[in-house]
Parts: sequence; structure tokens; C-alpha cells
Amino acid sequence: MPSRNGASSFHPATSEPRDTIAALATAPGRGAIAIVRASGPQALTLARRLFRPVAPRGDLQPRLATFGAIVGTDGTQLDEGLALYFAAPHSATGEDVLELHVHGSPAVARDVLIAMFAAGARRAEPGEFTRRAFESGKIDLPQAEAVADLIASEYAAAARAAAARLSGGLAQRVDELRAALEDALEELSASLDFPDEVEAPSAERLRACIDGVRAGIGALSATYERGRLIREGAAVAIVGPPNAGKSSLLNGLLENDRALVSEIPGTTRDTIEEAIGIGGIAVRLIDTAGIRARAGRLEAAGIARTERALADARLALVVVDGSAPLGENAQALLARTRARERVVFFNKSDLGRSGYDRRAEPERAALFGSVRDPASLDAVRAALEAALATNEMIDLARPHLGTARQAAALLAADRALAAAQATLDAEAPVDLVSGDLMLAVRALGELTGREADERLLDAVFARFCIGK
Ligand SMILES: Nc1nc2c(ncn2[C@@H]2O[C@H](COP(=O)(O)OP(=O)(O)OP(=O)(O)O)[C@@H](O)[C@H]2O)c(=O)[nH]1
Ligand SMILES: [Mg+2]
Repeated sequence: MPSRNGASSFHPATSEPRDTIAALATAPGRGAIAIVRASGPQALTLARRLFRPVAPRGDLQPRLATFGAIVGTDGTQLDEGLALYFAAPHSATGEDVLELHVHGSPAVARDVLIAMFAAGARRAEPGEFTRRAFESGKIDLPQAEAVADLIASEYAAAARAAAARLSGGLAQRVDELRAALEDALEELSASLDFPDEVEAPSAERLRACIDGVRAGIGALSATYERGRLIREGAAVAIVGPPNAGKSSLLNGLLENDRALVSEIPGTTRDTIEEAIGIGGIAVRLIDTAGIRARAGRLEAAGIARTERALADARLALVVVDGSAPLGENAQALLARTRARERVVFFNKSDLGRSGYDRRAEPERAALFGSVRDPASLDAVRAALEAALATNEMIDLARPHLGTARQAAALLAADRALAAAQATLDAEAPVDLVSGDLMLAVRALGELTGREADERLLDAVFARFCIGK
């Protein structure tokens, strides 16, 4: 059955008839509506038993919402709501699908689900709806992974990237690379089968093929690195001398009094981490103990953690007191963060500006303000956003990798091709590259799901929630 991408089924259909699965499709808890969904050959049977349309000719039409009563298997009315029926193969799973939209009470949703079980459905496993969509060829494996990522994404950038991957393209690109290798393999095997009639492909021909595929793999792999910021977010370490206002800045950016603030230098002893979204990107803000040269033992332990956080951070947010002349701790910290990516904030503008006015040339672009002024907080947010966005974005319109699994599959393919290249470099007989080419073909097939075995699929779909 052709999917919307024109790809054929990825997975051989099992010969045994499938059962019908059911689960709550909306988030658990109270809401305006709850949707209980079933997929499988019994979907229409469930509708006949559990749904009574109000209109006289209210029989369920595929893809048309019908209003009526939802009843238990004993005929008790559970709620009023909508029934939506999708006939196979024109549904998300490729199977018959029934959705019952009821009022969003956890009790009603649970009763409707139990009624579905009583009428013959079985509780769906995590990700089983999406898995059925994959197995019926509606989506490929990277698209299924994009569904999980889209649902899991908390910030706009990650959601947009997952949405872009949902519309496909990666599997097609990988298929092209795979097809090039399969062509070469076919030529090799024909020359082995019919040595008198078919000439073996030349080493040059194979080399060109492998080079081309490795270049394609390299381009795709680079998108994984570039997507790191979107996937994992960025760690931003707030560092500065004691009492500069680091914890106040963390609280201001979070709009929440998360960290203890006091006029006593050395208030923060341990690093504190909180996530916020800045410019649609997940940012892990890390408040740290103030850095100063002469510190007691406990404070020194805190400073050691600060140093670690600073070393690991994607970006340093350096906070100093700009109201007074800079002390030696501030000067030392500014000097040693000059070589790295950072945002410098001269704080406490309400108290004076002598520190800011006498700042050194490398700090000319520094921000000046007060954590008590919302405009300053906006300026810090904007500076963080600008610093994080620089050339770390992927082109969402082009195929790009989304998961570590996909990156690992590409790496495996590339390793096999590197080995094939080494064989050619050693001027060995060309047919000796066959094994490595086959390994590469297999790894690429695992990426798209065309050669995925049960274990791999179990691992992919275990990441999903129930009902998806
Ligand atoms: N007037 C004024 N006071 C500020 C400003 N920012 C912070 N403070 C005060 O400065 C003191 C220190 O603030 P904190 O946020 O605890 O400073 P810190 O950098 O986290 O200090 P340590 O954790 O000790 O390293 C507190 O009394 C704050 O209220 C500001 O912009 N203006
Ligand atoms: Mg603090």
C-alpha cells in the first residue's frame, strides 16, 4: 500500500490477523475533552456496541464526526460525545480507527476505555499506534521518531525541528545513498556470477561511488552536530565575583525566587540549575558560587564547582558590579573569559556607574543595567539569544538527523565504507569490498527502518507514551 510519501510498506505484514488496541489519546487528568482511541479490525464493532448516534440516519461515515451517546457494554450511558471513524487504510495507523470524544473527566475517559476493553479491545502498548502506522507503511522510522520528539519537545525550536522531520525526507535521502551502494553491489555480483560476460566494476568506479556516498553521509552527520543546541539545549553558567548579583539575575530571568539572595558575599555555595526557554531554545541556567581568589575551605569547594560549570558551559554569563570600580576578582574573571563566548553584564546601575564607565576595551559591548529593572533582564535575554543562535542552526527545510540512533547508524555505514576504501587502496581484488558494502547497506536500512528487526523497533517505540 503506498504511503503519503509514495514509499511502499517498510515491514512485511504479519499473516495473523491483528487485534484491536485501545488507549486514552489525550493527556490524563481533567480537560475540556478526552479522546479514547481504538485501532484494529474491530474498531467498527466497538462503535456499534458503544455508540448510539442521535440522528435517525446517524450511522458512522468515515471521517465524519457524529454526535451521540456513548454507552457501556451493559447499555449504561457513560457520556454524550462525538464518534469519529476512519476506515483502513485511510487512517493514521492504516487500520480501522475509532475515536470517541467525550467530556474531559478522568472518570468518564476511564469508563469508556474499560468499555472498549469489555467489547474486545486490548490495552495498547507504549507507541503501539505509531508502530502500526510504521508497520503499515504510513510513515518511515525517522518519521515515527519525529512523532516522539515532537510530543516530548518543550521549546519552540525543538518542536519545529521535529515537525520538519515529521514530513519526511531523511529516509528518502538515505535511500538514495543506499541505492547507489546497491547498484555497485549488483555490478560486483553480476561479474562474479557471469565472469565471462560481465566485467567487474573498476576500482575507480567503486571508489567514486563510495566517495559520493561518504560525502552524503558526512553532510547528514553534520546536521546532527548542528542540531545539538536544539536537542539538548545550552548550558549557560552565571559567573562573577561574590555579591555581584548572580543569584538575583537567575531569579530575574526565571521570574521566580529560586535562589537565595543576600547581601552577604558567598551566599551561593553550590551550583543551582534551572531550565528556561530563550528564543525558543532550552537553556540550562546555572547559578554558581562567586569566584574570589582568597576563600575559605567550604567556599573554595563551591568555587571548584563553579569552575567546572564554567568549563562545561556553552556560554558564560559574566556578572560584575558596575556601580563601583572593579575589584581584582572581577578584573581577573573578565580577563580570563575574554577568549570564550560570553555575555557580560555590569549590574547595579541603580547604585552608580563608575565600574561600567571605566571598563576595559574588551568589555566595550557589555550590558549595563540592574537585575531589578525588567528592561535589563530583557536585554540579557536578547544577548543570550543572539549569542546562542550564531551558526548553530540547522536548515529545517533539508533532511537532517534527529536522534542518536540515526547518527549511530550513519556512523556504522561510514565505518564500513572506510574499510571498503582501505581495501581498494590496498589494491586488493575489487570483489573483496562486497562484505563492507553490504554492511553499509544494512546500516542505512536500519536508519530508515527498511531493515529494522524487532529488537530495534522495540527500542525505538519504547520511548513513546501509551496512547501514541
Ligand atoms: N541595588 C541593587 N542591589 C542588587 C542588584 N542586584 C543584586 N543586588 C543585591 O546584591 C546582593 C547580592 O546579590 P546576590 O544575587 O545574592 O549576589 P550573588 O552574585 O549571587 O552573590 P554570591 O552568591 O554571594 O556569590 C543582594 O543584597 C542583592 O539584593 C541591583 O541591581 N541593584
Ligand atoms: Mg548567589
